[in-house]
Order: sequence, then C-alpha cells, then structure tokens
Amino acid sequence: MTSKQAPMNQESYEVYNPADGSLVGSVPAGTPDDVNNAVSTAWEAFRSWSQTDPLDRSKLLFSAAQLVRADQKDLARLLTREQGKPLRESMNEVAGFARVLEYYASISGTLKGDYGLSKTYGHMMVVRQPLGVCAAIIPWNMPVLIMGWKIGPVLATGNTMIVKPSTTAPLTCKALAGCLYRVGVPESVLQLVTGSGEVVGEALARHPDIKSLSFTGAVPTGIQVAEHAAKTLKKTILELGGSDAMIVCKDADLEAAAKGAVSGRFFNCGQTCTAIKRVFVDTSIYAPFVRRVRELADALQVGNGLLAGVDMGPVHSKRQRDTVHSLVQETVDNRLGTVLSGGKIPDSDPYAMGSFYLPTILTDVDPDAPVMREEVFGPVLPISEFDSISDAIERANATRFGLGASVWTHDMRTISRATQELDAGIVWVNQHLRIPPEVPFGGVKSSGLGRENGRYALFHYLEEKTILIHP
Ligand code: TXE
Repeated sequence: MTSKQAPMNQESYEVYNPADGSLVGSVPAGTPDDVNNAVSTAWEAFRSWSQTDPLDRSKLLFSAAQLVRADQKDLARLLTREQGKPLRESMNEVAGFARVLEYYASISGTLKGDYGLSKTYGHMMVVRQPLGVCAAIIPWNMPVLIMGWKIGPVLATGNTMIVKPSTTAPLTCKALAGCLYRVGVPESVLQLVTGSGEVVGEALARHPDIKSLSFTGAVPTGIQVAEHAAKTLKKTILELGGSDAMIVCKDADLEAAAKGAVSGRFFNCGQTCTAIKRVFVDTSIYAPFVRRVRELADALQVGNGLLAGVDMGPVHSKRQRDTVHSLVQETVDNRLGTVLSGGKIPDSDPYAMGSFYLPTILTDVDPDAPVMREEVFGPVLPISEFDSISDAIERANATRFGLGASVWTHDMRTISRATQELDAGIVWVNQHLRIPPEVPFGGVKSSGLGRENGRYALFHYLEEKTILIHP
C-alpha cells in the first residue's frame, strides 16, 4: 500500500493568533482535486489497513497517545496560539485527545459478530466489517478533542480517514496527525486536507466514494452537508451545537452551582457546544445566586491565553465576537434583559489587537429573547428565575436545540422528573460540561443526528454482513 498522503496544492494561506493578530503559521489551501486524490489514496490504503489485526491497531493508538502526552506542552502552546484559549485549557484538551485514543485502543476489536445454528438455515453468522473511506469536518472551538472523537473509532475499526480541520485552527490537528505518523500509522490511512469549508468541506460531502461523514459545526452548514451526503448515500453524524439550560433548584448547593455556572459558561470563552447558555434559578435563591455568579465572573482574568493567570482568552474571531456583541445589544435595546456585568468590547491595551469580549451577565432575561433561544457562542450568561420545576423544564425545552441540560438539586423526585423530561442528548445532575469518552455524545432536535464516543461509535463505523451456510 502507498504509505504517503496524496500530494496537495502548493498554494497556502495563513493562520493568525486571535489574541494579538500575529502570524502562527500557514497550511495548503486544499482544492477539489486534492480531495479526489486523497479519496483514491485512502481506498488503496484501506485494502491492507482493514486487514490489520485489531491488536496491532490498538498498539499504534496507545503509542500515539503516549507521544501526544510527551509533546503535550508544545501542542498546547500551538493550540492556544491559533485558537485563543488559555494554556491550561489547551493542556487539558491535548490530554483529552490522548485519552480518547487510549479508550479506542482499549476497545478496538471488541465488537464481535453473532452466531446461531438453525435446522432450516444452517450456520447463521453475522460479521462486522469496516465501511471503507470515512471523512470528518472539524470546527475551530475544540479542534483537538473533536478530532480525537472522530478519528479514534474510525482507526480502531480498520477504516481509513480524511480529515478537514477547521479553516482557522488547522495547525494543532496537523501536528497531532504527525504524532500518529511517527508511531507508524501510515499517512495514507489518516490524511488531512486543509482549506476552506466551501471548497474542501463541500467536496468531501459531495464525494460519491466516501462512506461516512462526521460533521461538527453550525446548523445551516450541517443541513447543507447532510443534503450532499444523502445524495451520495453516506452515513452521517451531525453535531450542530446547543443552547444548554442549567436549572438551579432551591435546595441546590449554591456555591457549587454558582461556580458551575461560571466555569460552564466562560470556559473556552463560551465557545463550547455544551456550554451553559441559559440559567433558570428558583425565585427563592435568585438574588444570592446572581450576586455570587457576578463576583466569580468579575474575578476572571481576561487576556492572551499564553500568559500565566489568564482564565479567559479572546473570542476566536472578530466576526464571531461582533455577532455575540450584537445579540447582547439587541437584548438591551429591546428591553429583554439587563446587563449586570460586561457587555463590552474592550478596546484599550492589551486588548486592542485581539478579538476580546468581557465576561457578560444578563439578568431578568425574557424567556423569549433571542439570547434565550439561539446558540450564543461567546462569553454571555443570561439568567432568569422560575417558580416551579414544571415551569423551569418547559422553558429549558423551549428552544430548537437539544444537546445538553443540567439540573442542580439533591431531591430525588426532581432529579427523576428532570432527567426524564429534559429534551436533550445528555442530562447532568449537579455538574455540567463533563464528557467522558466512554459514553455517547450527541443531541436531539436541531442539535444533530447520531452519536459519537463510547462503543456506540464503533457500530456506526462497522457494517453487519450476514452469512448463511447450509451444511
Ligand atoms: O461554523 P461552520 P462557523 C456554531 C456556533 C457558531 C456558528 C458559526 O453557533 O457561532 O456555528 O461557526 C466547515 N461544506 N458552531 O461559521 O461554518 C468549516 O470550514 C462543508 C457550533 O465556524 O459550520 C469548519 O471546518 N463544510 C459548533 C466546519 O464546517 C463546511 C462548532 C464548521 O464551520 C462548509 C462550531 C460547507 N459548505 C460552530 N462551510 C459545535 N457544534 O460545537 C463551512 N464548513
């Protein structure tokens, strides 16, 4: 088999640091021809990769994880420079990538088939075989972890993979692929085609010889990708974001809930699909809860993620930051909520060159305000109060999204009811935003289709073949 990646377009484009506008690096600007070449190379590689022993694939994934852990600091610095997040978060994300590889290394080859013996049909066997060439489209918000979620199950099951990293944060993904190559994963088995979504992403979605496409990004893009995928009969996984609600009941541990709200919202500058995007608080504890959240949010250090002590970096791009700010302005202008803290673009030094936004708290927010229904992808926390748990659940569900939700209480009846009735792919109790690789991840409603993570992802990447042998 060819072990090399198909050669790519010589033209490249540059990647900039959102904290100060400095140049971080450059990558090839992929073309539809690059996608075609990568697909042919990946099919050729599939012939032998799919025949490798699952144990050998496990060993490669374990070794790659070890190498990623050894290079963790350099990889994390690169991630912070191209994405903006604080170094501490980048270190965790790189470790998360390694953990995902280790998880899939540990379950590679565990999905065996079935067997039965029938008087009429003879030996009835079901074997599970890899699909072939798979593709993934990665966003800029958690590029490293999401690449791990997408490549782990694909490589473990003996499929080959073409990854299109985010246009504006492709460098750490490239460096991670380099770690896999260094331990012996052939380049032709895991190829990266960098470039724009409209060119490379669309060419992948339209390609007739790609068997599965896993996409993480915005709802309209996901729908467009799904239309192309349907026309070419690809299996798809779509992860399209969320507007996660947090419900804080009157018996909740107020300190834990306030800390949970602040970390769950301002982590990664609010740019996480399962971030807490709306908070509903029981009327009886609304005032002390809001006070504590404000204290914690005002104490966050905003700045260049490479600097020690920084808790929140810039928004990933000026375009994204301006969208967030206009949603806050719209809330205030239409009297749909009040800015308690933040709500501003800081333009003095050291923020002037970056796309920063201050941690923002909106209170007394109208449940029908756009900030309460849409996905606000930035550091904005809208809080409102509720009288009854029925009211809280109804409001939490009043959005087109359904990715995650959390309820903060120790009352078993409330836990039982909320976990049943909240319309979401994940429901947390007394925590939020924790996503271990062992359990399925994905949403309902407009948050997407299908699940990543856990052994469930292996089913997606394997196809059952029935064999009937009459003696
Ligand atoms: O997303 P896009 P954007 C949400 C979040 C954010 C909004 C816009 O609300 O504010 O989306 O972000 C590739 N065919 N999320 O504009 O454009 C693109 O190059 C195929 C939530 O960055 O959807 C990138 O690799 N691919 C989310 C990826 O799709 C295309 C994470 C996502 O970009 C394409 C990110 C096309 N026509 C944003 N156009 C989450 N679920 O966590 C673009 N792409």
